[in-house]
Amino acid sequence: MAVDVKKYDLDRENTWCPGCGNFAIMEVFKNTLADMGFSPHEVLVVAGIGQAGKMPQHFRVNTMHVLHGRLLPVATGASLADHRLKVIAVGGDGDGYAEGGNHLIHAARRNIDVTYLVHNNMIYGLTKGQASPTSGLGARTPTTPGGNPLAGLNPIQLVLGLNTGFVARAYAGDKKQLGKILEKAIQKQGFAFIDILQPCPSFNKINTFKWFNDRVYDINEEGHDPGNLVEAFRAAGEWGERIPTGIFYEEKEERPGFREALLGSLDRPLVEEELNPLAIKEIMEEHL
Ligand SMILES: Cc1ncc(C[n+]2csc(CCOP(=O)(O)OP(=O)(O)O)c2C)c(N)n1
Ligand code: SF4
Repeated sequence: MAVDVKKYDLDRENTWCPGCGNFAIMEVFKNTLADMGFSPHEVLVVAGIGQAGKMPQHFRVNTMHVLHGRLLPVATGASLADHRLKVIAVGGDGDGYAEGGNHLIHAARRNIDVTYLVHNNMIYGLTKGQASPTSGLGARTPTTPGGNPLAGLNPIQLVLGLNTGFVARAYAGDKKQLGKILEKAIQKQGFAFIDILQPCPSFNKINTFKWFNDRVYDINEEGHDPGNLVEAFRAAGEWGERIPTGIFYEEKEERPGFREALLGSLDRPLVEEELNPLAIKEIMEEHL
C-alpha cells in the first residue's frame, strides 16, 4: 500500500542550480518509493560524491555518503548485512564510470541486490564542468580546451556486457517514463542499472533539455522486446539524431544473487548474528 510521500520531507537547503535535471529525478525517486509502499526507514540510499550524490541529503531516508566512486562496495556490504533493507546506490557519471568503474564491473558480475542510478550529465558537475567518460567527442571543457579527443563511453552496452539482469536508460525530462522504469528496477531481485540522462544547465551547454527533447524516444513503445539481449546491444549502439531510452534488457528468470551465492538460504540477517570477539581473536592469532 502506498505511503504518504510527505514522510520523506526534510526541511534543508538545496544548493543545486535552478533548472538542474537532478530536481526531477529526486521528485520521481521519492514519489516512486512512496507509491511502492516503502517507508523511509526501509530504504538505504548509498551515495557517491558529486551533485548527484547529494540527492539523499535533501530528503528523509537512511543514507551513507561515501568516498568518490566507492558507493557500490558500500552498498554491497549493506545489502549483505541486512537484506531486509531496500538498498539503492546513487551517483554521477564521473563517480560511476571513471573513479568507480572497476566497482561497477564487479557489482554487476556478483549480481548484488542493489538498484543503481547514475545521473548522467556527461560532465563533472560538482567540480565545475570537466570532461567525464560520457562527454562527447569534441566537447570543450576546462580539461579538454581543444575539444574532447575521445568518444563518450556507452554505459548501456558496457553494462549489458556484464551479464546484468536489468538495464535501462531514462531521461530527467520524462518523469512518467522514469517512474515506470524505476519501479521495475526497484522490484528486481539482484543488480538493476539505470543510466539517467540529466541535463546540467550550468556546465553542459551542449546536452541541454532541448537537445535531448529533440532526440529521445522510447524503444519499448517502438516494439523493443526487453527479453532479447542481442537486440538490446544493437539498440544501445544508437546515439545521435535519435537517442533510445527505456528498458533495454530484463532477464526472464531471476538468478541467485551474491548473498545467496555466499551465504546460502540464510534467512536471518547478518546484522542480527552475535559477534564473538574471542573467536575473532583466535583467528587473528592463528594468522600472526
Ligand atoms: C578520490 C576523489 N577524486 C576526485 C574528487 C573530486 N571530485 C569530486 S566530485 C567529482 C566528479 C563529479 O562528477 P560526477 O560524478 O559526474 O557527478 P556530478 O557532480 O556531475 O553529479 C570529482 C572528480 C574527489 N572528491 N575524490
Ligand atoms: S552544476 Fe550542473 S549538475 Fe550540479 S547542480 Fe548545477 S546544474 Fe545541477
